[in-house]
Amino acid sequence: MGIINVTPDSFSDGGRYLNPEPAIAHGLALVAAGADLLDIGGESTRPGAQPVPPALQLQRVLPVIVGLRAALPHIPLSVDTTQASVAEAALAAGANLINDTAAGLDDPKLLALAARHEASLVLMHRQGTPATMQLDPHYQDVVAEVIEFLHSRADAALQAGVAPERIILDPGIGFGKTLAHNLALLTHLPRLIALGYPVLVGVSRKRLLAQLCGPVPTPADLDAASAMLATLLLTSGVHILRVHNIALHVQARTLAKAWCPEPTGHETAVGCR
Ligand code: HH2
Repeated sequence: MGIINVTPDSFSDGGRYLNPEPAIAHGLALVAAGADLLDIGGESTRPGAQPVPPALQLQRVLPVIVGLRAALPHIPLSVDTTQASVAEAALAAGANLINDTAAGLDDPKLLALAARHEASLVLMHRQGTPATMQLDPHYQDVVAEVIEFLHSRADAALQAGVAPERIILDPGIGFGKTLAHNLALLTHLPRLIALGYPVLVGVSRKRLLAQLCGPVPTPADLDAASAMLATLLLTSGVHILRVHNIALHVQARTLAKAWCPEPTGHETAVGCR
């Protein structure tokens, strides 16, 4: 999943793709480099970020979704939003998937909307809100709590009418988590995968990489570390990686496939456990 941040303030590329023209060109380049799907967002979720009103999110993402849908009729497009009104307009403009970092808890209408439109739905775990989530993340047992939360949100989506094959779960790396929490979740991913839904993970350019590998001049200097970790995640059975640098991650996927060629049973699976 290639990332298109149509924002002025995303942590790694804020401002680069704020206008439709560079954002659409970036989407085309990501697909040319091998992206299977694109995630378009108009609201940064970096620690400390404030909510962006739905009208402004739409002003940012809609022209990009319309342009990419016209240019790439066969590539699934995802909208990164917690707001049903944004998701609804994005789906009408050609998006296929809702990436909800609040797992349906910010806007109670979102799950029913996904069901009505037969959209795929990413349900992500997050503790707190982006404004405060990194101040004091706290868990008794982070792995058990995140799995229990995602299990219950998947049940809520099913009850709202979302088909099971349209649900994707995400542990929300960096969303209200310390380095120790993130590492525990990443090393125990098979327990989340065992719930039976495809699992999406986003580690690309995130702070845990700099915490592990040492400081770098810019977030893009973490692309190699992102791809190396991606190889490990794919061999653990992760199905979708949300990434900035597609070319390096295509190499990571090739290595993971060669290392671990057995499919896991999901259509999107590329790794083994
Ligand atoms: N991470 C970010 C944003 N959206 N969605 C899912 N499902 N999983 C993630 O891990 C995830 C996400 C943060 O990355 P980025 O979009 O590059 O930054 P920003 O939120 O500052 O725009």
